[in-house]
Amino acid sequence: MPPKPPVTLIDADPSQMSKVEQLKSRSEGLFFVAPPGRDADTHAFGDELDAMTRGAAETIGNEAKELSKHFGIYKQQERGERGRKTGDYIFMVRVKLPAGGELSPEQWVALDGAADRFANQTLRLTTRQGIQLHYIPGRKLGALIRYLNEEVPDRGYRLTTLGACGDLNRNTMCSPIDDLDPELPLCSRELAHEIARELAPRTSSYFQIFLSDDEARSVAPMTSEEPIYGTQYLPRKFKVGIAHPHDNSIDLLTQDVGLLPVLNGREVESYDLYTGGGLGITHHQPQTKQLLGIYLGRIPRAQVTATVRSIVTLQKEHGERRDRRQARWKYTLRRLGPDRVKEMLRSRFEIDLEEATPGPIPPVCYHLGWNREAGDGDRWWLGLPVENGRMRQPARRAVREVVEELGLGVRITPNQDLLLCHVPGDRRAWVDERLRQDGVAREETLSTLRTHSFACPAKPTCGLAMTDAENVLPRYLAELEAQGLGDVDVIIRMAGCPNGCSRPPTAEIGIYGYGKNDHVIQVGGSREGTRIGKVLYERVPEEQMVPVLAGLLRAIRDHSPDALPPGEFLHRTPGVELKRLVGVEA
Ligand code: SRM
Ligand code: SF4
Repeated sequence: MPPKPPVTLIDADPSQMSKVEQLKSRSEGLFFVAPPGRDADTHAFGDELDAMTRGAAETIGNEAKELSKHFGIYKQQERGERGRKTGDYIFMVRVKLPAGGELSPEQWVALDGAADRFANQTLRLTTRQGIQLHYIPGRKLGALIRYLNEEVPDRGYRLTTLGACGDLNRNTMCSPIDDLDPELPLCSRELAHEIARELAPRTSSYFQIFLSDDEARSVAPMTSEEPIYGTQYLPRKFKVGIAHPHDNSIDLLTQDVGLLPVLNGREVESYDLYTGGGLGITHHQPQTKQLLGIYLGRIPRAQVTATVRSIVTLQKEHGERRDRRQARWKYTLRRLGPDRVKEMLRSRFEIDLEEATPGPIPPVCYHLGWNREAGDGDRWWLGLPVENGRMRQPARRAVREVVEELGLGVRITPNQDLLLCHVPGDRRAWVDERLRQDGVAREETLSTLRTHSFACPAKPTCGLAMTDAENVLPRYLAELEAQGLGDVDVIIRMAGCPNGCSRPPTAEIGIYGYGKNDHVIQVGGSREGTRIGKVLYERVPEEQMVPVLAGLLRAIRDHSPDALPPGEFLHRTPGVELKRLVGVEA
């Protein structure tokens, strides 16, 4: 069947679009929950929040749920035996950290406190350098949002959850060592902040709903205007990331817009522009695709924010709005054609997009251990490996004490790890000792395999999870280590479904859930994130996972020629031959 013509803002009205589109358009800037076709049921979003806070309602309705994502809030239900949603209604709240996952000491301490006061005593560092709080009961939700916005001191930018999820620009990523690299300190973080500010939602609904006082006085002037997004926001989420010429931990080519600084001597005057990456697919829907960004050309630094805004505008106007599975920019770009997009950027938006040969893409770096910072002072950053990004006690306590004692800023890496920044050289020994007292994991205490592996949250909180990920990966790794395979230097990323939140398709070994008990194994991504792996096994049952992984690791260790990165070996070896080496047909 030929593909259906797209339904876009240009040629259709909301009644022809998906229910989510209609909800957004009828919400008047996310103030109202107005179910399509049921005008009499229209009510303020705030009424649902109030009812839940009073205990009059167990949770919010499914229509309010769609809007609440734009406030960084996810309605969830705990999933029990075999993944059934049987537990209590809970919420996940995602904090938006605009650029390079950076937090002031006060912000880190406040979030640490929030984990105990409102959530399940954990902080979950994310693959987009954000932080999630899990297991928040409905009655505490409003208080948590107020706490984050109001009680944490403002250091240039406020802690907020607004825009951390929903159909708008998500966390703008940036290499966490961008300005710290002694060989090449840059200032792309400032650019990331600029992009994040430019694309932040403007509606005051969040402030009116969550932050107004008892007399309904609000901290923000009332507006439902969205000059960039318009009444319906984007058709889907939008992601921007800036790499560093030495570090592609942000996985440049998986972003809707990926930017790589181009050096002129030590100055950055322009950026290489990649666009249209995205990893989520749906099983058995071949029209959904894992796609890498396409190189469009080179843009001057002064026009980076304008370029991102222009691409957002094109996606707003031309993006599909009936079928959310076809609504990401990666599909819009390919439907319009890169040449037409280039032409529109140049002629309509007056972007000086230059044809160029792109600079080399650096490897995905891991940021671990002690490293000297750029600059004259004796300052250091320490990278701590955090298993699957889950910070829990007693590590949380030790990190908090170190951060408070030395007034340290922290950063979250795209590999879900944590950097303690600006440590004075003469306090390093004290930091080591304090972390040791609470048994905080360090790079040197973990196997290479473990420091390079991570997983998404999946069950029991993620409503889309098919299988476990964060819950089972540590056990798989322990079994592989017990078989003497801990030294194999390979990147493994696991996800509980094909949405790919932990970016398995670009990993050397990527795993994602299929059905209730099976897993797809995709292998052969490159260290630079420039290749989507090939599917080696379509369905590996849970009980075969360790044998398959062990077989792959042994094949890499025993059969890969020296100096060939594992992803390269897995890519070059034909699937039949690889399966023979693994010894599992599946
Ligand atoms: Fe994601 C949805 C977790 C990064 C692709 N993602 C979800 C939700 C919110 C589930 C839901 O919609 O109900 C997950 C929350 C579960 C929970 O209980 O916490 C979730 N995604 C995560 C995080 C926490 C994974 C992690 O291990 O850290 C990451 C949060 C990032 C942040 O701070 O903003 C996270 N998600 C990603 C990435 C990687 C990235 O952005 O670099 C991807 C792949 C890149 C991409 O967007 O293509 C990703 N998440 C998705 C998708 C598939 C989107 C698609 O185009 O098909 C969904 C489902 C959806 O949007 O419908 C999704
Ligand atoms: Fe949930 Fe799937 Fe994302 Fe994992 S990859 S967090 S299971 S949506």
